[in-house]
Amino acid sequence: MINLVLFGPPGAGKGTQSDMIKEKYNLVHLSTGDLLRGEIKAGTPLGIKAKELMDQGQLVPDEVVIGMIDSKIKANKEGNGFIFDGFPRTVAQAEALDGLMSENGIAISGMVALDVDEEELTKRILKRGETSGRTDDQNEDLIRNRVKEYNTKTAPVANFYEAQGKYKTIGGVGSIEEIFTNLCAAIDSL
Ligand code: B4P
Repeated sequence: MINLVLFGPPGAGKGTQSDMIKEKYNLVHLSTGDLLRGEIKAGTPLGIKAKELMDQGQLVPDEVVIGMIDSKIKANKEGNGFIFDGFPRTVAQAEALDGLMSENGIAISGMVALDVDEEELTKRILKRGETSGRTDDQNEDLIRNRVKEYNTKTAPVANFYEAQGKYKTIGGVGSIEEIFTNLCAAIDSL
């Protein structure tokens, strides 16, 4: 079983690489961004509240995303493992994830981070915004706010896994295939 946390700032390529990783290792892909966009599309009360925050480039409250992940772990714990994409995004979420995993008799194998500089991130997200229809992808100030949220609230999550000896980082700039090869090598050595 492999339980991978794929880490990196907004636009680092987490979603792109997760799609390829889940196929190769036959993992359940859990993206909190996708789950939240599903709630928005369905017009649920949770989705309406989350949209307000996401449209300002802010994180949604920890208890909301932790609650969404909890039931997915329970439902899929007998499989080959999970790829967590965009979660955990705060140290409180990382602590909660460790708790949820151990309640189900499983554990995080490791975190692999994609390293990409801010100018490249902004460029990629603005480009995606031309076609994605995502309101949070279309404004440069808002994208910079997302990166700021990442630097203050999310970056410390790397230290959480490093302290457990479960952290690796790889370059996230280059071709998608090249990054995928390096990512697989990092996963295989977890
Ligand atoms: P996410 O959906 O996680 O949004 P993201 O960080 O922009 O996605 P990602 O990083 O996966 O994009 P990708 O690199 O694949 O979150 C959206 C919002 O939801 C957050 O701002 C927050 O408000 C909320 N949220 C989600 N999870 C939360 C949590 N746990 N706690 C609190 N709030 C939460 O793609 C970027 C672009 O780059 C794509 O267009 C792709 O084609 C391109 N690309 C990928 N690899 C490339 C490469 N090698 N070269 C060039 N371009 C590349």
